[in-house]
Amino acid sequence: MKRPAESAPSISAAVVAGILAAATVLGVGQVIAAVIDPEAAPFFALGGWVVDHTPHTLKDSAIRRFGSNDKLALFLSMSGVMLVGAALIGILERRRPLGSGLLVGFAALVVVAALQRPTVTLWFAAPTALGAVAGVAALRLLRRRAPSRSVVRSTPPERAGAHRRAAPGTGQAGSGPTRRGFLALTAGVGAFALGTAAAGQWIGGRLRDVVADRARFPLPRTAPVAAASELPVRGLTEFVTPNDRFYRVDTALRVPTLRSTDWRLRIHGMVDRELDLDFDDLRARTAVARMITLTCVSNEVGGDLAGTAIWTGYPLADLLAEAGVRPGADLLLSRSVDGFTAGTPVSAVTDGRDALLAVGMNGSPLPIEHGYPARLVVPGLYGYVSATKWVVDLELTRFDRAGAYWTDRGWAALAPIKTASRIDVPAAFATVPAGRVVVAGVAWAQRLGIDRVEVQIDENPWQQAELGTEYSVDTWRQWSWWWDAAPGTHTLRVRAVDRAGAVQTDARARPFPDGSTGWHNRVVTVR
Ligand SMILES: Nc1nc2c(c(=O)[nH]1)N[C@H]1C(S)=C(S)[C@@H](COP(=O)(O)O)O[C@H]1N2
Ligand SMILES: [Mo]
Repeated sequence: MKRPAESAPSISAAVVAGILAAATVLGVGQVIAAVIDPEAAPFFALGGWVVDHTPHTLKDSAIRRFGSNDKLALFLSMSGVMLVGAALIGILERRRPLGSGLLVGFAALVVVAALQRPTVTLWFAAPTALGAVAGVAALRLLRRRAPSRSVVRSTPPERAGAHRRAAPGTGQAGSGPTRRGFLALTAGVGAFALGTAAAGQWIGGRLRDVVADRARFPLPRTAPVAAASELPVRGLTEFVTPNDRFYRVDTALRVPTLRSTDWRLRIHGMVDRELDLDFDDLRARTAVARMITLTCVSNEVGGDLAGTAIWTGYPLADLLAEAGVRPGADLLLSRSVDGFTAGTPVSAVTDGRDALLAVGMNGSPLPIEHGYPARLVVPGLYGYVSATKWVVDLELTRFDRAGAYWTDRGWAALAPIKTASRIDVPAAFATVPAGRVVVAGVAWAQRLGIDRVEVQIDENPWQQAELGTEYSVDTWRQWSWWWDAAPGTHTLRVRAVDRAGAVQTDARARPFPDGSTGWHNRVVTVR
């Protein structure tokens, strides 16, 4: 008689086995990554690689479509692909160890991907490699104990007649796999996978408790910044953006966790003296607080990838002067702890504007997702060429020698922020009562300042809006305008004029490669 173990497991049991094997890879990988680097966990190693290799057009559309939730979308699609792959592994393992082979193959790809990420060591291979060993063991074990179709259905009444005592559903009498035994094993392997994943999270958190570190972080004292005044319009963007509502854009699937006690900043390259600073060194220097509007190049016309905050930090120009920038160095290449790089013209840092090594945002230490413990903020330049979060390295070099993360992917090397204006109220496709209707929004023309903002209803002449007080040329400006609205459907348009007299262009351009342009409009129904 054939031994039951030689018959193939049912498809559903095989799928369960495959998924649990994959979960084991992730769980064991997580626990090992906790002591190496959380970025080395299989899921994040692969996700990071996907982010780095997603075509810029897709990155751009992901940001457009999901806002700062692009990571959630990636997370969900990766999970979906993994589930399918895991099921396939289970099914292929039914008769021959093909599933194990596929699992090892996948793991090898993830290891290769992990080792391609910036700033990695060979250790990055360990979590996925050891996870795969555990995963194959789990797969084999589950495969051996999985009930086959024939086992599950093998108690037809006629045959069971002779064995009336045998409990139904326990399969054949004797030593073959049983459903109950398989269920118990599934629960065990599932608990093991979850347990290792949770342990990994916990150990990782204990080893680099950045939350506690941030809670203890002393913000440097500075002269206070002037208060901002607000135009009193309901629904208008606040002048200062609260930290929890500040837009977030970065390539980090997992927010880097860098304790201030582990942080160092190296300033090197074309300098007279290399600097290697820690927070004690910084604290001996003078800090300032500045109101600055940060803007993302991926912002669409009318979009909300811009925000204004009071940044506390150390003037970058002072640090560069201390290091002594050699003649010929025109590029400040900043690097984050997770390998992101941005290339900023040296001239933009040394021309007197408030370029900062920022450590505080709106009176608190930088939120972890906004770069704790230190980031760059350079007024007038889009974030991807200036605003490196979790910054650990500044290299003085030349544009003809070095590229940066997004410029290597085709985005412009020089990226001053383009003049923009936006209508916040009335909301898109709102219905408003006829009569006096307030129209309001924000506009920005960094470095030059906003001279005026104009509003147009349908094809009527442009009207001049009232402006909020100008905080500085590096911050946005609120505007509002009273509209005597007549019934019907109307198109509202806005445009800004900068201090040099240049009217914001109406030529529509997408964000790629150096920022969107065009007038924002809104269609409103008046009753
Ligand atoms: N380390 C790191 N820093 C980064 C990025 C990144 O992907 N990684 N993205 C940049 C971009 S494109 C922008 S617009 C700003 C956004 O800063 P915020 O998330 O604090 O708003 O961060 C910049 N700094
Ligand atoms: Mo950006």
